[in-house]
Amino acid sequence: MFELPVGRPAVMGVLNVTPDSFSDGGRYLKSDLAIEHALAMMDDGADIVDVGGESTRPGASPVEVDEELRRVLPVIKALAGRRVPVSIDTSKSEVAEACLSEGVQMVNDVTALGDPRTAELCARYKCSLCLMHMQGNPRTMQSAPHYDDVVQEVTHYLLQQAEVATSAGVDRRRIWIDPGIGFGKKLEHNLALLSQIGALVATGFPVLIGVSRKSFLGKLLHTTAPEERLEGSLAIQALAQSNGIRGIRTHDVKATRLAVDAVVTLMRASSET
Ligand code: HH2
Repeated sequence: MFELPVGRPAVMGVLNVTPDSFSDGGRYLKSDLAIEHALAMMDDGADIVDVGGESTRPGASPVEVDEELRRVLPVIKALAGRRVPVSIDTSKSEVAEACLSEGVQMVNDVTALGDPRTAELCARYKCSLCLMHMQGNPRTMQSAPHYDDVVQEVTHYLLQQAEVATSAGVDRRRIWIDPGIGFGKKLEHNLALLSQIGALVATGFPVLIGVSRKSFLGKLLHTTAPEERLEGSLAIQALAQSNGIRGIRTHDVKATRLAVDAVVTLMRASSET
């Protein structure tokens, strides 16, 4: 089981073993480069590495099970051998199962049990499970997202899926929830979810956010290149940290970890005065 750090959010380093991810696509397709990057992220202060073999960026095409496994398994095996805590970012139970049998500690499911067998696997392997909200699917999700009350709907959905997971035998203490920033959401929806993140924190489940380099930041900061969105990512992560989130998924581990530690110091100082 992956133990959450005490007193600060866990830093989850992103490792996309894909040709087409929106930020690091194509950079870590070779296993040795991927492993090297994972180890560098651990040195920079990551608590866990999130390995993905299928891009979920808007418009992305699905990948077959065999191809996803071909991409991620060598990396998963090498990291397991070096005792690096790993989460597998997949929506397919076949991929989750192969990685769990190699010892990964978490399944990061952006479809929140779109494949229901994933819950049974997480129960059997006693691993952590991150349930993320998405409206629609990556191919179409940004065409016309609609909500009457995005915070209420996302909270309700995640609680419902957490219930499905616990009914399948997953330990409640191992379930994380994630509002799915940028997944079937307009700018206003992302901002509502982030500014009212306390609603998700109040459920009692550890909340993970993934804002790193995402396109809504491009809209806020008037930048086109994902690499130019670091400052915006750090600012929003810091605010969410002060509101009680327990995990941050990031491409920029070193900067995120320094920012996290700075916020911890500030929050300690404010609780002592
Ligand atoms: N975002 C992405 C992928 N997986 N998982 C969780 N739990 N939360 C997120 O916000 C999240 C996620 C998208 O980012 P990235 O992996 O960098 O891009 P791509 O999907 O293009 O590979």
